Amino acid sequence: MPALFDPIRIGDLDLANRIVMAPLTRNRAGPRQVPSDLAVEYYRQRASAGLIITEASQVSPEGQGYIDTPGIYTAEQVAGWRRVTDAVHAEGGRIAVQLWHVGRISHVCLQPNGQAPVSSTARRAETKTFTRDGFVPVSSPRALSTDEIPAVVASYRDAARRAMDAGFDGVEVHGANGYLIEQFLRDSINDRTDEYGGTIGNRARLLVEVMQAVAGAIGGGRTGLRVSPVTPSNDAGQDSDPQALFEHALGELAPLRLAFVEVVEGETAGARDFAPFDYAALRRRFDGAWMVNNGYRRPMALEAVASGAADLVSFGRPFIGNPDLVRRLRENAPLNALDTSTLYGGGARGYIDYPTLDLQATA
Ligand code: 8OZ
Repeated sequence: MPALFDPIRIGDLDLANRIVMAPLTRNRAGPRQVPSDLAVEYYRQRASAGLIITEASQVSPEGQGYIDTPGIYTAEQVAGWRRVTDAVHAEGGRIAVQLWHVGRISHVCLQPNGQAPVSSTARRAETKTFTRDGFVPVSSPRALSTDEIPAVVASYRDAARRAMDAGFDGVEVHGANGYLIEQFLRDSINDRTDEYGGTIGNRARLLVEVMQAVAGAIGGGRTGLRVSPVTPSNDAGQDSDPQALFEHALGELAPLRLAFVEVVEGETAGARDFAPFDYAALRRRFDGAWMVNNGYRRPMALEAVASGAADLVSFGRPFIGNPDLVRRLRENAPLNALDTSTLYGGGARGYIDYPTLDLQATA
């Protein structure tokens, strides 16, 4: 059977191992949402991952919902990301950018011209976001009209093209955690009466159109998708039939021959058994590489790949505190403790100063 440390080809990408750095929001982008010099070093340090998936990066100004998250919609942002991808490639690593639109999880102070955030619905989410003024309730959204949706789809396609200009090996569409795509998918949020609301087929339409546009622009073999079928994140509630919804959605995507699906099992960054869901049944709807996430530690990750339950495992928080996580997993070395006070925002501290085993040996 394959091992966690074995190489794997997923779509068009050859990866050195099956350990993936999961997307992690760090809120350290510079002016005009350009990745900073610190980001170049942060990702370079973690290049031994089989694949890095970057922090969520908004595909348009409207797609931003938190302070200082990077974008991938201007030439200046592309130039910033190019420095990141060059650094990772110089270390022999592979890196994909996560394409993000927050939908209603935003605040007017983060939106162009102070306008209302857009969503499938005009109903406000009962949650907070982080702005210059600290944590504030998210703003009331405006429901997108049917004829506005093609431009949203096009913003993902354009971002995918820019990702190739920036030197990324691929992209992952953020279809998880209660953001725009899930605001369409789940009937706990979507209250539309047009062809993007109501039936499962209608609610999955935005996701399918986005994936068609992205894969059409850069190739399915460089395209992945993150889903989180039952997470309650960002006031997403629970769909009335998540199993049917997500099985339908992945079935619709089959012709695109996507490189991978990353599935967050349970509550994102929380309980793995949060709500019942048959992930093995979902996997049967997908032919590409299956990446699992959420609270995996060494024994579970080894077992998931050795048993064939997954092709790859993505690690979030362990990669923040351990730039050399791959080596530590291989050698069964202890992991550094995570400083949760420096997760979001700030500078170098808690970002590029976690020691490797080599540094610790000489300290
Ligand atoms: C933590 C803080 C802000 C955003 C997600 C992009 O949950 C995020 C996120 C996580 O997917």
